[in-house]
Amino acid sequence: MDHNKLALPVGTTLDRFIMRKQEDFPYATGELSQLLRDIALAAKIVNREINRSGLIDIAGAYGSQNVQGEDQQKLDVIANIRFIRALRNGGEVCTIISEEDDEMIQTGNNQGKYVVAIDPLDGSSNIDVNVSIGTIFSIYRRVSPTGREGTAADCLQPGTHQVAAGYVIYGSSTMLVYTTGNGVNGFTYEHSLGEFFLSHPDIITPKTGAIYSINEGSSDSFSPGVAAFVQHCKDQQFSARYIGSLVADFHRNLLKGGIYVYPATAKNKSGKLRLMYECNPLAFIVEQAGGKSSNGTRRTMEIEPQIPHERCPFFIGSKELVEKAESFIANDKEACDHTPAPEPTPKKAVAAK
Ligand code: AHM
Ligand code: MG
Repeated sequence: MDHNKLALPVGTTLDRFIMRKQEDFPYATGELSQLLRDIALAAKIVNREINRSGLIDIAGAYGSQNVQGEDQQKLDVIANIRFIRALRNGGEVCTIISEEDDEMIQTGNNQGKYVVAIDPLDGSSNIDVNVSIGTIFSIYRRVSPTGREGTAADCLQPGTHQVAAGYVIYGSSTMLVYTTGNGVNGFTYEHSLGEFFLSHPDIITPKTGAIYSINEGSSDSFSPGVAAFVQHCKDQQFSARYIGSLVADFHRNLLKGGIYVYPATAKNKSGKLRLMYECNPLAFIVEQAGGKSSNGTRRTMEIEPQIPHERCPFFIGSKELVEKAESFIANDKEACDHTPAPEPTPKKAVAAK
């Protein structure tokens, strides 16, 4: 009997799960497995820091700003340091893109086969009010030869090239959810044992749902298509649920069914969320769970990234709801395309002015 092919039971430790999954691939070198374990270790450390943040003076603004000009919280900085240190020490990663760093980070591991894009602590405005926050990560195989530093081409690959992606939610319990392209599995952290245990095997997201998550404070600047979709959600008497922490909003909708939307707005003309370390990893997970992710007109994972901190509009969740949103946007576009051009002002009228 091939034990590796059997589904692993709830309660399997993350380490054991990763090891057993690796055995399904006879030529696997174990480097990706080690990299996933490095991320899990850093997540445990960050989890500890988050749990202590109300007790010691590490919550609150740090006084500096990150590349997008947003206030950095102390825990952002700490989480960034922890994850980068774990990835550097692990040795499998040559280059990192982090939300908190303007430039690509070279780890010095030029033999490393992998590139990581990471948001070390997302939802940072929620840190000091005890609301769920998260880490989001994406792993690519480098395309340039090993033996030298990773390049922009290694870092700027479309989401379809991801070899693994995941997130950690630091909430009422701490969970790590990840995919290597063969389904999605969720692990819950047991504090006293210091281990993640398989709690949500083979996550499948509902085909549809009755939750919509969008910051309606910006509704004045939604495009007509987005506004019509939001009205549709209301007409259907969907529940509005918006935490303002992407990981938490996404995780709830993944399990219960629903849609998360961050569209283009007057303030964020290309949307707010970043393609490489917020949208693509969650897109990979949602697709593996049977859901869908789009920028409104195009599959998120097919967007060719141009810059590390690129932003894009984001529609993610249950397949039917994302398709519904896309259809409202397409109708809006069609209406614009067919709107007759304004009549030219008669020359006489111009002359009369
Ligand atoms: P951050 O990376 O600075 O934490 O910003 C990303 C967060 C997401 O977690 C969340 O979904 C979104 O920003 C909320 O934005 P807004 O407050 O504009 O609704
Ligand atoms: Mg973020």
